[in-house]
Amino acid sequence: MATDEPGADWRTELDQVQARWQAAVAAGADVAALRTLEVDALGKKGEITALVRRTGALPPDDRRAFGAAVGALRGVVEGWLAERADDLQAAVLQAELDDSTFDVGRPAAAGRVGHVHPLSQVQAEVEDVFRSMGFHVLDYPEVDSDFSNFESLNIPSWHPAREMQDTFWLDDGNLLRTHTSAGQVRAMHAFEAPFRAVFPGKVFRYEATDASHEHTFHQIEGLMIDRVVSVGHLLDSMRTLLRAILRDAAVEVRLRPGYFPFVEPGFELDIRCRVCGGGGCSVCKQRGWLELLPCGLVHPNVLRAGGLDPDHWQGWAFGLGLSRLVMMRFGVPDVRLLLAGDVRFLAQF
Ligand code: FA5
Repeated sequence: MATDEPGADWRTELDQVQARWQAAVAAGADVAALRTLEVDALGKKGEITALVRRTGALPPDDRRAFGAAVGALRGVVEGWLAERADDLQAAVLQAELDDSTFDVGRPAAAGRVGHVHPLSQVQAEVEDVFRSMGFHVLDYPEVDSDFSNFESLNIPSWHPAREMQDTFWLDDGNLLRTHTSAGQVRAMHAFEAPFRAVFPGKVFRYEATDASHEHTFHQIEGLMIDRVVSVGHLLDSMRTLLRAILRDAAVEVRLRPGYFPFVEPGFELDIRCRVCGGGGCSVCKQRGWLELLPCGLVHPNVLRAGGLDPDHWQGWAFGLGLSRLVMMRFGVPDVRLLLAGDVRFLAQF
């Protein structure tokens, strides 16, 4: 509406612009619509931004009042946009709460819970059985020296027994241990004789894999050092272990001669086949017995390498294939499943 007062024209125009934006914001139906309105009003090319640019064209007396009025208009429109956005959000929330199918008391979806790997489960049980018989548990590095893994075990560099366990060598002459026997001399230095210790761990061999052979698998070594030890004591310790792990009080074991340069005499300990009960089947290759672990009395040269005088100390040792024990315990048909990392397999234990 035109009047004769100075500045009346632009004041009227600003009032009209304000009224238009008030109505437009009030009609904004959702957040996206509000965003468009904001750009159209206050963006670089927006209507209110364009008004600011007109300041210079006004008579000098009006400029200050016009600038202040446009600034106020800008603030008012910004306030309406924010208020409308809050109202819309509150309305959406209220609609969700009013929806009778929305149940605030419903329990949240259950997350996936992991569990201990079967190898770790059985390892912990084996450790517990031996702890109850007074054994220490020793941990030591997977990268070890030629001395620990071979030399100290009566296997010098020229010895043909090196062929039995090929491994992965590092450039610095160290190797990935091929068996937990690599801890024997380390244990003799770690504990004061007499002592008993088990040392579980991962071992590595450079060999072809099949259902019962992996390049990476787990063993547990046991070592007992005393003034006098006997094969009877070794056998009884093995029986105690297997009864506990296989949950079978009637486990039957037997010894056969076996060759390892670090024991004398050396044995292979067999367990009566749990599938056929000894009658013969495909699992035990019709023998009625399954080979489970090698063991024997510690060779004098190994005692010497560990700083013990063989005239005063004796020992027995065993090297249990932990991976095979897990297979027997849970009926796993292929050792390669254990470290394949397939959750569908692991979730069963
Ligand atoms: C040894 O490793 C000797 N250090 C054991 C020993 C210790 C003998 C103390 C005497 C005194 P051997 O290579 O047979 O022996 O392995 C021991 C056990 O590890 C085997 O009976 C078997 O259960 C397991 N084993 C061997 N090779 C593999 C493989 N590639 N994959 C899975 N398990 C294996």
